[in-house]
Amino acid sequence: MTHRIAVIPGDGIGKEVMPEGLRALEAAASRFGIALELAHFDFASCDYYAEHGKMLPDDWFETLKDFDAILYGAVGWPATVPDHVSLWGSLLQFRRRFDQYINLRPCRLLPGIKSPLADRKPGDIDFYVVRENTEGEYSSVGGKMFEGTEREVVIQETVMTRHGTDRVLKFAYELAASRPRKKLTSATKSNGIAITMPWWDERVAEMGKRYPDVTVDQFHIDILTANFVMHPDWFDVVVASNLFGDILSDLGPACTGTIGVAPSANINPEGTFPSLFEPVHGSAPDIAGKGIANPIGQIWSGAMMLEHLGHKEASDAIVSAFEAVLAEGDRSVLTPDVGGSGTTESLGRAIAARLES
Ligand code: GGG
Repeated sequence: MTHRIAVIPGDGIGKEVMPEGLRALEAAASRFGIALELAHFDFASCDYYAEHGKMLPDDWFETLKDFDAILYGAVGWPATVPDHVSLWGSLLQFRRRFDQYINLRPCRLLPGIKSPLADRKPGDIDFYVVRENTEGEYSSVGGKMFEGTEREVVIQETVMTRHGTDRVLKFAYELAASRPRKKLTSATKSNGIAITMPWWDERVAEMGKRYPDVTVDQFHIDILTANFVMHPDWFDVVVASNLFGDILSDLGPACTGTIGVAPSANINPEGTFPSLFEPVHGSAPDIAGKGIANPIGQIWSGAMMLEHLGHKEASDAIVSAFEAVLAEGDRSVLTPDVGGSGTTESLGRAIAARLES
């Protein structure tokens, strides 16, 4: 069986880490006899916008809907396209139209990487953020009145539905139930945001009746962020709304030393539409073009894609390969964010070589 993969590098360092993501993917595919057919697309990028005045072609949905998965890089080039235009014109369209309602973001302290938190070692930080991915604070419902005048009014609503909330909570409970610690943490702000968030808490309690083995903690987001930094070892599976999940899944990897290694999966669990795999990091205009971005977030996202496609062994081999290269700690190979003087390509090549050996 051949898996058809749509490859979309996007913007900035997305274009630099994608070749290394593909190098590792192809090395794993060849080692495990997996047939991949890659189709490359230049849309969902600000370069495409510069040429066409939009982020996506009109037929993007038809073009992508029958792929088995999408491997994406990063979006955003604020010097030419405002960030909300590029994000809403691309990634957020994919998540919503392909009903990728789970955003799964592992957060793990990897060997050889120094956490900025004192005395943390691999194993101490190992949790998942499960982010609601199609509604909530990202619903884009609202508008402006009297724009540009003294009477200007701006309104934006958070939309939470029982259908949308229960399905992400179910996924999070099931993930927690499958892990040894069986622990779920829910992030809200129920004292201040007094309608949607207490309601989310009620849905957590209701869903919990189906999972008596799972221990549940509920935290306000403010103290939760403090505890991510002070006690990252407390967490196993953390479930949150779209915005809170986005923030937590940058903070978590930052506690593991670099956001450059963090992967994510935007999943349509029913398989009706392709799921999308992308590093958590964005296009990083500050380092784009320098060839020094860490490719592990992209490579690990490719590993998550292989697991999603049913190739757990190949996925594990990719993770073992980058863990081995990091543990070896050759500074000439590693990128600067993890203490090296190497490049995106030197780190990518070292990981692919491990997979080939
Ligand atoms: N590779 C992920 C990416 O480009 N992220 C840019 C970003 O700002 N994403 C916001 C989001 O994930 O909602």
